[in-house]
Amino acid sequence: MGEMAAAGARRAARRQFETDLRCGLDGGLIIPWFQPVVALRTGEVIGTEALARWTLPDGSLRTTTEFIGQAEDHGLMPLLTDRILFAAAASVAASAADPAFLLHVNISGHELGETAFPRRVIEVLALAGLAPTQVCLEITERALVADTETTRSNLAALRESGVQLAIDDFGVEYSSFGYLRRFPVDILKIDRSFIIDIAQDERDRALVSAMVAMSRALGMRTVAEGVEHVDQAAVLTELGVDEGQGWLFGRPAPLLIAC
Ligand code: G
Ligand code: MN
Repeated sequence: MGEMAAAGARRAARRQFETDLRCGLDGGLIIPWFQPVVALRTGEVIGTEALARWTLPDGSLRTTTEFIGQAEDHGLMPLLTDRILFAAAASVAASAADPAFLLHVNISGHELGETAFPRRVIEVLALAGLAPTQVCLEITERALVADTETTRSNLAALRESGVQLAIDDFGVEYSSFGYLRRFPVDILKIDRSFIIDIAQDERDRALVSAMVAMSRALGMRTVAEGVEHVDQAAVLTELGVDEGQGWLFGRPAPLLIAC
């Protein structure tokens, strides 16, 4: 294919995807599902993570990983983030949730590099009627790579507004400590890979224990991801991990459980 034809095909693919995405969002086919976040010591539900889910006309669910990659390629993450953030925030605002109940929303690293990002987040939350202090934005380590002046000032502006920040899937990428040195965050979400064998594996226990010590020293809270069994939860509680999320406490579901 010639360069012009390729560019044309790309534009057409983007237009088609954008149409599908907008229709999905407007038609209620792309909505936030919610997974509870609990305090490990008490088992109390203290927050929820919004996970975008796309139901296709045949009833099957399109995985987030699949369509987020596509949305990023086509520069449509701002649209998706705005709409998911708005819908999720409006649900929490409409619930009888405690004022300390925290809504976690995943954002893309590219968005953090946009000058308008903090303003957009604050506007969307105002429209939804949810206080910024009830929101935590989750960013994967990989996504933070762009260490620009804009990224730094955006992170500062978001924190200033009361929005909390979390590093998602912590521990699997290569430069975790560098990020912690450069970017102040509130929460460390320990990747599921460290949790799977935690009840049997001494090394995993040592690593999680070290993450807890480091988080405490830096004034951060820890959340264990992918907790599926009671024995995992027991070990994590013993190691001092603050919060947990996973099938043991609740699978992602289209209904918000807020206490
Ligand atoms: O990248 P992030 O950690 O935000 O992704 C969370 C994903 O992990 C969701 O898509 C969710 O469905 C999945 N998930 C949540 N809890 C569990 C769990 O206990 N076990 C497994 N295998 N997957 C989980
Ligand atoms: Mn997440």
